[in-house]
Amino acid sequence: MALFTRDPRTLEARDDGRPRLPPGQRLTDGWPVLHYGSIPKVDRATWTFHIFGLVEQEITLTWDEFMALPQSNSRSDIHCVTTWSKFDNDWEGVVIDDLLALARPKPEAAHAIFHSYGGYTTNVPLAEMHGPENMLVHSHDGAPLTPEHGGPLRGLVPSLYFWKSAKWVRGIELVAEDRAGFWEMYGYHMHGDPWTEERYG
Ligand SMILES: Nc1nc2c(c(=O)[nH]1)N[C@H]1C(S)=C(S)[C@@H](COP(=O)(O)O)O[C@H]1N2
Ligand SMILES: [Mo]
Repeated sequence: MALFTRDPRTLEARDDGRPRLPPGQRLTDGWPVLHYGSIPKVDRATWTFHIFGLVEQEITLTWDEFMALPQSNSRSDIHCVTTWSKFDNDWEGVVIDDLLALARPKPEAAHAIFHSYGGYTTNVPLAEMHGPENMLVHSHDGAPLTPEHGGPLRGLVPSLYFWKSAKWVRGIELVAEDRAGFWEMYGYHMHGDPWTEERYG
């Protein structure tokens, strides 16, 4: 893959003054494929998505029901803990806040666990899933997500390292106490902020 360490984009700053390229990262224009194990077979005809745990209303959606929800677009950067970053990704899908509005988290809900087909899990503080950039996405740069990149649907939490963006997502569980997901159990950080290099716990 092509690495452009002197690309002028790497010198840009964000609105909050932090550098656009987090410390220890290098910019790539490719899109590496990274996951543990094999790509699960996910059939849209039998696909379901669940929101469960500490919610007033458990939600189960079929693929058609999910696609009938209001769709949104966002643009954000990817930062992988293995040090590659990819800028300006255009995503389409459903904003997580819009789904949470249907499920209505209970007051004691503080963390989300993303569950994927194939068994992968990852944990994200509920407070950091608010905002229109946090989504469940089915398209990238105008094309449906390929299976290798998490199609038909993946999570997207761009303020955290990319392992927090679960591929082949099948549900979100809301819990009161933080619980390690797959990589977190193997020593990755429970939080995963790229700007403070929360790589390993
Ligand atoms: N289901 C699942 N999601 C996953 C992973 C995985 O192993 N399984 N790996 C994570 C990691 S470590 C990274 S860096 C990104 C990679 O996404 P990409 O292959 O689309 O670049 O997916 C994340 N989501
Ligand atoms: Mo990763």
